[in-house]
Amino acid sequence: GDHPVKAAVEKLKDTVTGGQGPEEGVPGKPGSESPTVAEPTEPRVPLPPKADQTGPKPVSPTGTPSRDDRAASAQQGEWLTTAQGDRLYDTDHSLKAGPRGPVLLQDHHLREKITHFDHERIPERVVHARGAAAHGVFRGYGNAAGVTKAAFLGEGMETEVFVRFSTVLGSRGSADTVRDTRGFATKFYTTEGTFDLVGNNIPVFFIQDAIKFPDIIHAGKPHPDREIPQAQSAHDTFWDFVTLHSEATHHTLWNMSDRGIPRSYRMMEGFGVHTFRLENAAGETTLVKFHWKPRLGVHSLVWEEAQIAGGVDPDFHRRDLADAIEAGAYPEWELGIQTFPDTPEQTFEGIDLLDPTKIVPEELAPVQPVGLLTLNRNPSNYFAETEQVAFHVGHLVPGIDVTDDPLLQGRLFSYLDTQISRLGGPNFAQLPINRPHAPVNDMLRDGMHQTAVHRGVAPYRPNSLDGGCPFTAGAETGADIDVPVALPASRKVREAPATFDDHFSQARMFWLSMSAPEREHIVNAYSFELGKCYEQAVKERGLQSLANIDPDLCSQVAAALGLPAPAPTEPLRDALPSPALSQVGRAWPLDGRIIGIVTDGTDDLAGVRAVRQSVLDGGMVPLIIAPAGGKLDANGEPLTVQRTFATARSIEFDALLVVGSPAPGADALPARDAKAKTATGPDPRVRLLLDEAFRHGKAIGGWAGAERVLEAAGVPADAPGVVLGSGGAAVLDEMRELLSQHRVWERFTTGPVG
Ligand code: HDD
Repeated sequence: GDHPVKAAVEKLKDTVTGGQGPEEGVPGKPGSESPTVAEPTEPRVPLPPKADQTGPKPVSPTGTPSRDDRAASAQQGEWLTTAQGDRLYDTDHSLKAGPRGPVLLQDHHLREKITHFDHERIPERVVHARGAAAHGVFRGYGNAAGVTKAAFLGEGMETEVFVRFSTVLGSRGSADTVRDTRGFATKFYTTEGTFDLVGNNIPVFFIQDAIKFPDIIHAGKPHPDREIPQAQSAHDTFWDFVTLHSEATHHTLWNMSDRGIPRSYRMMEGFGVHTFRLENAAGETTLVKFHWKPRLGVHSLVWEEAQIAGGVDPDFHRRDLADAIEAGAYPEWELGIQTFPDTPEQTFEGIDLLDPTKIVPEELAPVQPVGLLTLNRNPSNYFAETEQVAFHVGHLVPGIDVTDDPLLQGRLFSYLDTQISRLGGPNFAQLPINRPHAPVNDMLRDGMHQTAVHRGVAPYRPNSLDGGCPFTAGAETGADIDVPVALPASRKVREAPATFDDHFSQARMFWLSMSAPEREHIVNAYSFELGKCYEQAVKERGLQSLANIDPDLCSQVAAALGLPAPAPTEPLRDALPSPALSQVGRAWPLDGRIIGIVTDGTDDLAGVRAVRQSVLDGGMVPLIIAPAGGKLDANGEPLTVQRTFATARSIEFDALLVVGSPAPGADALPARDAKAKTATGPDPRVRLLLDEAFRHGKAIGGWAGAERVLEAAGVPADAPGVVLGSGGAAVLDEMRELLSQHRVWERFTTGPVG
């Protein structure tokens, strides 16, 4: 009998080469007479490369197109070889002195294979280690020309981009849905050089000066003695720091809000955080804050969903992003700018624009869209692209410059420095994902992992031996000429300006801008996180910080902790709410929303088919959930089951449609409880699905007798967001409205959920 892998390979060969196998004389195993050895790794004609296997544009580090695309493609030829191109006949057995004998030191293939494997990992990012990324395109609207000469913002200009999303605290293998800030880093491969916008999904930061970054990160990372907890802020050292260092109050409040647990990377806002300086063609400057506005709106998980996802699908966000792109549901964001006059004070309406713990409310300075980002291609290799991409706030282009924000100034040092240990030397810009798409002609030479073969003898200036090349550019030839910003006369000090001292008024503004359910989530988040601290003093300081934000917030958390609510130590400042900060109360497109359709295949299968089609037609994703895998026979065209009662969990779905009252799957309970199965009605896992979906504020629809399973799940048929109807079409129509709101918010104000 043929080896099964060999049979599969033969079949592949037929499809790839039209039946032509490898050329004659392929070596078999030594000692074996026949060249047709039943080994899985027997040489075969390989599949043609996938469309994207050639990697990013083959541009050499010196900017010239490479001789051919060999520089960019990792695999050539059809045979397995060593790293030196020596063809291999066997990669499954070490070279031994006889079949049972000791392994021979001379086995170069063995040593090369194991040595390379031993060094496959590189140091993970010291922060933002866990991430997911995608390629895309940015199209400028052209309306920013009055404030910046940056070419990529020009009308209709298309620029390739690579975006990496991340969590901050967790290790590379940690769960996606933890409570944390999310990174939102964008690399624009512009014609004028690479521009990196290295932002977060939260518009403010924990600290006002980069010199505090090691402090906040040491506090947030796992405790140094036991290295726990992983990817969490609910522990003593984090709260110890943020309650002592009160400038962290505002960012911490955002983290404790729904913003700390996004529904999807596709549904996050992004912020450049700092104020940057733009310069137009006439040399006039404007201060600016960058925003990313997701087309799908800003949505979050509820806390319990995030917890469940951490167990049942730790890759929740990574999968969501890749699946959406693969399905053609390309995520989109508009790049927006808030602009402010570049005055010597660098303040706007009393807000210090150099203080990264402050926002400028959109109501005071509207966000003006200047271009559209579309993510349309998944990386083909995680390591080569997502892991090795190197961002840097100092990667700027003409027309965009930094300000003196002391947090930004320190970042300008850190990002270059960190790549040297993470990517093993100073030549990381030569990695395919980091190569500029603009011509590069620098005088940087040699170093670890140098892959360029530089020409000439004079990598210095001035020179005559290389004809004076390369030349410096001027303003007319696109040089990025430094903006001659005036410096205030001053003294050298280790101090912050007095305007940086207000740590609570904007936190209060954020709290006052929240809707009732969002406030409830915030109270629950603080109650959980402070409740997980062991040190009484830390909990008490946590309450003190809340008292300075809002007495009501403080007393609710104090009640949950069983501690007295302290009085504020600072006068509460008047703050007007900024409605733009709330995620509740607006309607958003339904694209890509995931609708679970629960059926046991016995009730109204024609209706299931029809509603599935309507979901698809609405740009949403229908997933059929049934007792077992395979097909449901709907009289003719069978329907594919995508989730079973065993593999489906509520967190995956934005809404559920229940058809009839699904009977238990055969694997519902151990066989000895078979009697109980029929006695207890619908499958217990369907009851759990509904129970969770209900508690998480999700729309639930049903027909054909679904009220029976709703009742069994304890879901009141007349509760908000529960739609019972006579057929799928009518039910789905009512659900659309609910889905556009993301959640049935009314459900949260009645009990301690989320
Ligand atoms: Fe940072 C990574 C965002 C402050 C030092 N940072 C990193 C990433 C993002 C941010 C999104 C991941 C980039 C990627 O996907 O590869 N960081 C921010 C924002 C900040 C901020 C929005 C404040 C407004 N960061 C900050 C400070 C320092 C750093 C103050 C140091 C003084 N950040 C780093 C770093 C990292 C990094 C150590 C780790 C890996 C890397 O850079 O490439 O340099």
